[in-house]
Amino acid sequence: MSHGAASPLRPSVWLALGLLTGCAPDPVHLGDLPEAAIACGRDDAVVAADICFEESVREFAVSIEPLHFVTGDFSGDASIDVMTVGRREGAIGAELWLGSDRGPLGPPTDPMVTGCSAFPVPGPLLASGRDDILFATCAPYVDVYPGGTDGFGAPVRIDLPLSLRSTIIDDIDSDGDTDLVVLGEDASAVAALSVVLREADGSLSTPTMQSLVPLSFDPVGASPADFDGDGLLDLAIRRGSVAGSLGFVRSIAPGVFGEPVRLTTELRPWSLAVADFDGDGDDDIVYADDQALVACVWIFDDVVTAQPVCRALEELVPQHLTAADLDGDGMAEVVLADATNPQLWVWRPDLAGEGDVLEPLSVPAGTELVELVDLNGDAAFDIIAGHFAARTFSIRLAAPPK
Ligand SMILES: [Ca+2]
Ligand SMILES: [Ca+2]
Ligand SMILES: [Ca+2]
Ligand SMILES: [Ca+2]
Repeated sequence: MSHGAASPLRPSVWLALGLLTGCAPDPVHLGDLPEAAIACGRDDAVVAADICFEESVREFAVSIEPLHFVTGDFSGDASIDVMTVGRREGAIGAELWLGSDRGPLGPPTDPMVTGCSAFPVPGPLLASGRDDILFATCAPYVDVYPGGTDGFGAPVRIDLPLSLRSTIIDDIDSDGDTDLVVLGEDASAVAALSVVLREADGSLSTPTMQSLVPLSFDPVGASPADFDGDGLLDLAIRRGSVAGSLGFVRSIAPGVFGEPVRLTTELRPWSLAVADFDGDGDDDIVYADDQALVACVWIFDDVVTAQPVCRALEELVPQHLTAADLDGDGMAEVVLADATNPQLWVWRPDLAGEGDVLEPLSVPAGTELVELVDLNGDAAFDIIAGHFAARTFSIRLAAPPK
């Protein structure tokens, strides 16, 4: 993904915004640092677990009561936009911060999207070349608002054969087209999966329905990953508020899942991410318990390893975590967020006996949600952190891997 390629288009975007709002967006949020890439060893770099970040953090005030944020290229200019989602006057509302080559840019606009849940899912479901935003409703359908250069279009409704718990937009059958997977429940409140595949002619297939029994816990969350390296996306499933409620289902054919498997753990998988931690090309699972204050990595091989690698987090209360290969060595690192502490923590799990690293990185306030995404197109994962109690979010750019 090259964001730099969009630079020649940006003046026209500014012009379009100026026509709509009567003035160009205020660029004050971009900071006054030099345009040169952040580099380790520079005076204005900070380091956590050998990853170098820009010293300055840009913080953005949110006018709604924020509960969530998502990132994606909703406007189609190849820069990553940020959407905060939360409560506005008793309903679910959002604010959209258009992206630039230095991250999100204020002032935000109201993208006029809403749903029953404050946790929409971004992704290119409607095959327009832009990211769309999918909101769950309180009925057995989802509303997908198409991304566009002039804001979101009218929602496209997709009927589903189940009540929704969690939705995924990803290429589940590895044919190059983005599909929809829904974890929900049937009329008997039994957990079930439904898959809607995008066909070669651009149409969406009739939703499938398959029960998730037999399973000894009741999952509400699903995360896509390829645990067995066959190119078909499998799912990590969990119920974060209940101890031991962690498992996975493998894809056994395009759009078809096998029987769910429970992973043996005493912990509650309050937060979870998937990434490749041992560099074998297959995705693995990291999860953290916000009460036991323990984080674990579960390595997938041809068969799942018998036990995860865990570490105590001491004073860190893991409200949320995410993972990506920050230093480009093929093995993912973890970033953990604490809602009560203005610090993130970068964790390099010790899988090879070389020593475990967990080092802090300051942020403006306690963090409820953290995401790693390349905001300025330099192939380095930058950090975006939601400080929902403080009604802000912040970004910190990272240096490209050496
Ligand atoms: Ca597909
Ligand atoms: Ca797979
Ligand atoms: Ca792996
Ligand atoms: Ca790495």
